Amino acid sequence: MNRRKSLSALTATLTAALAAGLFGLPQAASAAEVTLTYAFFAPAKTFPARQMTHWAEQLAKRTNGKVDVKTFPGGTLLGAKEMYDGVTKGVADIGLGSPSYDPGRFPLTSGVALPVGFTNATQASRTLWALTKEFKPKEYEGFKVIAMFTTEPGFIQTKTAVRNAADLAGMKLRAAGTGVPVLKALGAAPIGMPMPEVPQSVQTGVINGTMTSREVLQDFKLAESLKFVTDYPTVVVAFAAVMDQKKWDKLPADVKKVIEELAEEMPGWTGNYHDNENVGAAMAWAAKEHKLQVVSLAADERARWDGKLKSMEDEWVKEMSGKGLPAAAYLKRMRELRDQFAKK
Ligand code: DTR
Repeated sequence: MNRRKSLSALTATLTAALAAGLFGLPQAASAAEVTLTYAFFAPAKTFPARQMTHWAEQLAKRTNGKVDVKTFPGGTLLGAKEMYDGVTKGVADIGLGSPSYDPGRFPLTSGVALPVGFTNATQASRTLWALTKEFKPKEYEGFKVIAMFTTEPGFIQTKTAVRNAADLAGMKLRAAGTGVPVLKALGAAPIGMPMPEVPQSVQTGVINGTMTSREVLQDFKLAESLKFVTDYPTVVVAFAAVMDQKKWDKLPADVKKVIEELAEEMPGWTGNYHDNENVGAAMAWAAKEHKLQVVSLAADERARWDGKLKSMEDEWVKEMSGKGLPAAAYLKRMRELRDQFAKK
């Protein structure tokens, strides 16, 4: 072969490879073997939705484009209340909902929202995931749980400052379902409602504030009307992304393997983003743009609040044991995992 010929052959090969690469890319994306729809009830910029996007990207990447995940944030496919039933009915292949919104349906998971003193979302998320793997709660029967995580412990965020029990007495405050007993014990008048309904309810005066993680001040623009955060960490809110079990069973083995690998990473990934970027940035923004004030509780007041929440664990164990659930063992293990994951 003369030199000229071999060069042109090489050029032809390169050109062909380049063309295949260029035109192959979009083809590869649309030629994915598996397409999954993934629904979430709150807007795309919120931290659970960021988890969804990250998960979708990672799944596509780690399967070399074999799986294409179409995400539907903002309740465009399923809202908070119909999330889990919607997955069973096949409206979405994957649904990210909050078991904390429906403690009656997810009784064992409601245990992570007891005031056990989680200090951040990473610790609570890891604990929740480990507990779920160990106890395999019946409440997820029919589902494959593909990701779990929590918020940081919630804080009381209000229109008027809450410095003591008298300020809180009878105040209409919103929480996720699992937060309702906490607010009740502290003397407020709690209302359970999904997060996306909060901004309007604050606007119309249905509620005077909310108890939840603090990034909502920015991500739902709540700092425009909620100017005070009481510096008293309460309880976390749990999230679980699920697939219908029958749909899961039909997935190719290599795809299942990547999804299971991602399930191990999601508590840490999401917790880290929420704890170390999301909440801090929101607090700084709210202070700068809306003069948010953080209200401290006096030490004796804090001790009284702790005292009011003390009996919640025992009451929960009693109630859940009555339903035949291994609540005492769950709580005991939760404390152990909490301490284990407290070490960074
Ligand atoms: N804190 C939970 C849930 C929550 C916190 N941040 C977000 C963002 C998007 C959806 C839900 C949440 C709550 O109180 O509802």
